[in-house]
Amino acid sequence: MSVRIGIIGTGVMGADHARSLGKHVPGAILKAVYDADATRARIVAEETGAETVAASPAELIADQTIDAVLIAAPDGTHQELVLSCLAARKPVLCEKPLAPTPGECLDVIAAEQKLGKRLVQVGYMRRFDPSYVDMKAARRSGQLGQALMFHCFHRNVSAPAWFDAGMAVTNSAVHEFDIARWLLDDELTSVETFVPGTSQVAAGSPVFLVLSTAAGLLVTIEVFNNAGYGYDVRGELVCEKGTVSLRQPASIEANAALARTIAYPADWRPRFADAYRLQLQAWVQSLHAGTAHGANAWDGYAASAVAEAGVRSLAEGRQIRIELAERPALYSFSKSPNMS
Ligand code: ISE
Repeated sequence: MSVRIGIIGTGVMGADHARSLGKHVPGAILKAVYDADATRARIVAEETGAETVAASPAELIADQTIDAVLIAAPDGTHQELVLSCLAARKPVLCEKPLAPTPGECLDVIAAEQKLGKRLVQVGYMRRFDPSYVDMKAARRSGQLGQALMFHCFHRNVSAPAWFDAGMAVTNSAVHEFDIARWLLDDELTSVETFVPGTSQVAAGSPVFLVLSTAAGLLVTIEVFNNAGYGYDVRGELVCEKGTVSLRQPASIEANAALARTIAYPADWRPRFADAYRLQLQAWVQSLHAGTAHGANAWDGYAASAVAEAGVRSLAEGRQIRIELAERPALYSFSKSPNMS
């Protein structure tokens, strides 16, 4: 029996997930889609063979023929939609962030705790990226000694028109917050932001962040949303006895005009294609098995709490301590590779 999925939001990521479900994910069928732009929803439904274009998110969530929901609608709608899925007791994979503020994430945690069961997965897909998975395995092998620092670079070609200055932190660096917590098995406890060359942060300006973890490790992140040259995500883990770096997936390199070149993708979809596919496959497998996988609501909350502190640091120009609520037992640390 296939799991019947409904997708809310058929913009860039929702449409990508819809295509991927049909092509790469055995055991699932795309049953319905919804988008505030009905024409866009219809085009995706026609392309992917989804049977229904729902008239509203509420209709899609309530539909008895839909077993699980994938949310790829705008960030500000996530919390309400996830709460509706929980009220209907339907498993949900929600694109990052779980919600823009940590307070909203705590409401999701409270609702899930009432059910006593994890139904929410947050789409922090880098946890499924083979290069990060190998980096974590290298750290856990112990052969490099203790981890000391994790350096990250996150560059986009250009910031979208709807970006504001804080989104370098809340929309982009939030990926590094999640992956650093996951990679290091540790919580982030403080953040300080720096903006080179000016004290005025504009949308797309480079932002440099220095964070520390509960165990005293350092995490540095450069985010540059207007880097121009290509989509470029790098990471290096520095340990006592050596380092591990991410490698860009590339199927070819070209030789011409006295140069050897590897092309950069224009955005994150090609760079993280494997991660998105593996995340969807793992989600569908977990739906069949009735277990939970990937980033949970606590992880979503923690990343949003770090992001909120990062935005405060940008505004106040100083280091901000990150105070988390108490972690409920439902979200206890586990040692399996893609869970926190
Ligand atoms: C975007 O929303 C993403 O999630 C991408 O992975 C990230 O690179 C980009 O900066 C974000 O705007």
